[in-house]
Amino acid sequence: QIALSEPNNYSFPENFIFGVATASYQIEGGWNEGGRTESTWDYQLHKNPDLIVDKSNGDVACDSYHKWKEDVQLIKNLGVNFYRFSISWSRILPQGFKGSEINQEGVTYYNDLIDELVSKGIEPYVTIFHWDTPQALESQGGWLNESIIDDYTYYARVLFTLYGDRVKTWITFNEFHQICEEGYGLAKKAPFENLTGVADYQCGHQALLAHSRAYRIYEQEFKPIQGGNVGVVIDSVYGAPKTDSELDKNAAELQMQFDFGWFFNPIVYGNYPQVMIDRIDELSKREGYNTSRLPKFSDNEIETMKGSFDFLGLNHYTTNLCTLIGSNNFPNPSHARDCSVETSADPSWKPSAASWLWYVPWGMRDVLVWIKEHYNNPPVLITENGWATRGKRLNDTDRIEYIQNYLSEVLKAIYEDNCNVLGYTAWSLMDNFEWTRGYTEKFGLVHVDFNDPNRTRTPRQSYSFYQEIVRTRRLVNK
Ligand code: PNW
Repeated sequence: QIALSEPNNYSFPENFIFGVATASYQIEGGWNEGGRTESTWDYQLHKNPDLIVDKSNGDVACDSYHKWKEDVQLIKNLGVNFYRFSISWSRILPQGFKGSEINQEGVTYYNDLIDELVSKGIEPYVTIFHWDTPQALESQGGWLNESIIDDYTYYARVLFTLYGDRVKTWITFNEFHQICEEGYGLAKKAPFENLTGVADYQCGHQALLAHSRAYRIYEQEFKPIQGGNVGVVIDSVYGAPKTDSELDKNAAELQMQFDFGWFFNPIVYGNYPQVMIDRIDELSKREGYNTSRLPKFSDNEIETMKGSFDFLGLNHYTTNLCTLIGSNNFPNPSHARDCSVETSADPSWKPSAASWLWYVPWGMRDVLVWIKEHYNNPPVLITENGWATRGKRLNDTDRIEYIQNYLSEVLKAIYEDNCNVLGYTAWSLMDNFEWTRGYTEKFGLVHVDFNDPNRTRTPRQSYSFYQEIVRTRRLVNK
């Protein structure tokens, strides 16, 4: 018996679309097959298995490199409109860099997948980069080296050329925040660097420039012929004030600007949020740097960046409460100190199997409204949303309740707040390699048996539940 938090009789708008998502390193395996070379994730985990709680890696993962037809059948049976997956850069360009040779076996793998999707009436939504930088580029500094901008735009152009006749929805990057803050600031994602307050901002700068140039290449050279759209995915933990006080409201706003505005402000308005520029300038001076730790965009770059999106892809899972605390509570320098907000979870919130993920359905509506108000109601596609469980648990009523009530908040945002929401994507189609949590945390509508060489897939109850929502286009109170 799954109850709606409040009665909600809206049905999804006629053009609202539904999908499911995955990412290459998390599902494919086949790490050294078909001419693929190591990505930063392969390299790091082969070198040091201790980085992952269960010492696992993505060498085999869900074996989608071989089982992609079965995956497409599961997506077909689910009845969704689109499948959001990512392409492994080092499968297409084993040497990574600009001008390097295209690997035909890699090209064929995605051609087959895309053709199978299209033949079954499922639209391919392609994420160009979901964290698996070719190690050949990472070894030269990865996102800290500005030459990666040219490497990335070459790679993006190769994909537009190869697949753009069938792929009409492109996503340049998945979650700058995770790539840069976790990857180069806090050593929680590959390449596991910890230079927060410096390297995170440099990474963000190259990645934003790479995004905007790829957007313009598509707009100028491909869109007139292929007619597709290019968006970008940004993740947001919604920052809510801890209490009603003005101070806490300021803290929540600051948190949103430092985590979400850091990336979306440049893409909409051309530059970093003014509050970030000012605070980082000021702190850098106090810390004795002779220039700001936050890099600056040139006038040309600002023009290229401004408005470089056709839709915002929003990954939203959870909410944090925000309150201001003194900058001396944080390491010097650090992104956290630049923001100086303490975040926490309300003790009453239901925790998931993931330490960072609490059940807070109203945060979905609030984050959509916050985005509407700050960026002039842009088109938003929810590109990820999901719940973490442990073990096989086919009877995943907590995941069902999560999806039901988060979607209920999406409907309120659409009908009561006039937010421009295009569609919803469940993370994930199936259990997969959950980064440093290995195979211990499950996000799948479909269970995958990682002890079985065949990687047998078994749909959970949430799979049938989501199937029913997609079919009826409304929430059902079971
Ligand atoms: C996403 N947060 O990242 C990634 O895009 C997926 O690859 C990943 O499997 C999924 O989340 C589940 O972890 C995020 O703290 C991780 O809110 C954490 C947050 C946001 C996004």
